[in-house]
Amino acid sequence: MKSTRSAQVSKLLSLVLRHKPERMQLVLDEAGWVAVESVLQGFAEIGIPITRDELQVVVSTSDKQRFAFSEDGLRIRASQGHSVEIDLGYAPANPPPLLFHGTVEKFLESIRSQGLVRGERHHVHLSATVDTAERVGQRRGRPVVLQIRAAAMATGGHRFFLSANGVWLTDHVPPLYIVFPGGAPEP
Ligand code: HQG
Repeated sequence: MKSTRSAQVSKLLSLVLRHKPERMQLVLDEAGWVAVESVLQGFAEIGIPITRDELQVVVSTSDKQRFAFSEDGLRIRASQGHSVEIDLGYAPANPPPLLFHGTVEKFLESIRSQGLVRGERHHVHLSATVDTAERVGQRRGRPVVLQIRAAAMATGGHRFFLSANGVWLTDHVPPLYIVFPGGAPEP
């Protein structure tokens, strides 16, 4: 179980590195990176001073490895999940035959008609395992796991990206490629 303090730091990092950098007067570059020094300063300015070591521990113990340091250790960014306009620069990757998406019952009707849409985020997020998809769905209630025929999508011209922390990203999943629970398996 995470300490309250590191959970608080992690939440704030998600907020400023994905959604509202201006809360700490940060400016992300076009790939989402920002100087570690500026982040430490940002935390100090909102009254939660943290050290570089503490930041390193939060990043390395983040349950989903949400954040990454640049190779030289001078910059930091979120690995996915942004709503601000940035280009993470991940190269397109070939997905496995099936990927998974965890959601909840109340969204199913809309998903059946529109497919999976990215909403506020840059991409639709897909998981490599049923377990992960269940955990994602659980954030909203009793999880429902959809199977995504990812290889068929790729063949159909849809592009996939694999984030640094193992999340599969794509623009939109049309209903055609979604296997709903209880639905007939597709060839
Ligand atoms: C649903 C967390 C109605 C979708 C997780 C989901 C993940 C639709 C919600 C990451 C729909 C969007 C992303 C449609 C999709 N009609 N509802 N057509 N298409 N939805 O949070 O995938 O903690 O933006 O099923 O672990 O739940 O942030 O996406 O329920 O990796 O690091 O609309 O966020 O990671 O919700 O989660 P989200 P998500 P972090």
